[in-house]
Amino acid sequence: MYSQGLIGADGSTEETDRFLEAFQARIDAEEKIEPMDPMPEGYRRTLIRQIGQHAHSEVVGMLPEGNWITRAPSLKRKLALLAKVQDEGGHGLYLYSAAETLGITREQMTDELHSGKAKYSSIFNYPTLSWADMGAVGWLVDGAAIMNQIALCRCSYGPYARAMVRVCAEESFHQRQGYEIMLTLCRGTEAQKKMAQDSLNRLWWPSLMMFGPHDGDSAHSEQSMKWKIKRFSNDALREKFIAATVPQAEFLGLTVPDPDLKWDDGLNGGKGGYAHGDIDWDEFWRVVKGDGVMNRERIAMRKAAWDNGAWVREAALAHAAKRCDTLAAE
Ligand code: FAQ
Repeated sequence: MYSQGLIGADGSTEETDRFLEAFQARIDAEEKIEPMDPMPEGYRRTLIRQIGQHAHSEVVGMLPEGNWITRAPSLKRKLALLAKVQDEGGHGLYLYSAAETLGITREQMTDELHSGKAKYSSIFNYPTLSWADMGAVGWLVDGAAIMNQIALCRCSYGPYARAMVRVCAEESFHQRQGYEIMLTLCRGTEAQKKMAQDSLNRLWWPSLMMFGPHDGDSAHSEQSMKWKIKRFSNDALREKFIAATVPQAEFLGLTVPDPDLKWDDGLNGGKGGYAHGDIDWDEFWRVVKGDGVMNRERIAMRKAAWDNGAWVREAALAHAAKRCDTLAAE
């Protein structure tokens, strides 16, 4: 069924070149590529890698907030947080399903996560230390996720683009509930405002890292943009996020922890937007390669959840098999 995916993997026959040109023409004409369409092997692999890692990020991303559900300060906060964490699990499911249309199974993707072969977003390897982190995660982490995912709604691969439309609607609610927690804390006592500032101090830089390495160091961006999987470069999305978020921090009365952050109106030959300090790329790569504060714990938790859920999967499959037998007998 997926043999069409092998076209283009074996060098440059004339036929292959013609196929690649025709495929690129479809992309350039903004046609959506669907699961049964012929596609270059590299396109299929890139999508499996990105969608799989995106799905893992949603699912691992449930852990830092799931951790706070029992400690939410009120019933209303608990309900909203519970709903948000469930939404993230749902996003993981849409995304695993989208990746499965490309010929990989959920089990294979899960193995890759557990073995460390597949990555997930660096942000989830930072701890959530206070209730204010629930505000900052919604505001900054969901905010950064939306900035990236709005563009993915126009991804050339149909199933991924369509999944993103619903995900973005839900992420917007998450971003607002996070910002509203921050607003409440910032209008509260001195201690609450301090807690909000501390959270911003810890999560600002890791949120900027979510967009990936600088464009010059991004191994996949050029080809992914040519294939319209990515519509904007990592740096372009990061700049948009900073421009949208700094005024929100100002409204809260919080200080963005970057002494080099300066508005540049572009009138004196500058590029316009916010000039900002350097990201600590050593820290980024350390965390991406598995040596962040929470990497080991996050993967251990995911493995335990997978192992403890084995009986549910077995029961569901047994039920499905029995149902098929019954239908076949009727
Ligand atoms: N963390 O060449 P590039 C969320 C890796 S969803 C870890 O630039 P690419 C919802 C990259 O994979 C957040 N690894 O790669 C939520 C590649 O490694 P590889 C997730 C990173 O793919 C909110 C290598 O570095 N969103 O938060 C990171 O063109 C709240 C070279 O990088 C998505 O996944 C990183 N930050 O661009 C849930 C969106 N950055 O694969 C719960 C979809 C880069 O060669 C609570 N993904 N790497 O081994 C994308 O848009 C892209 O994959 C990028 C990276 C932009 C993340």
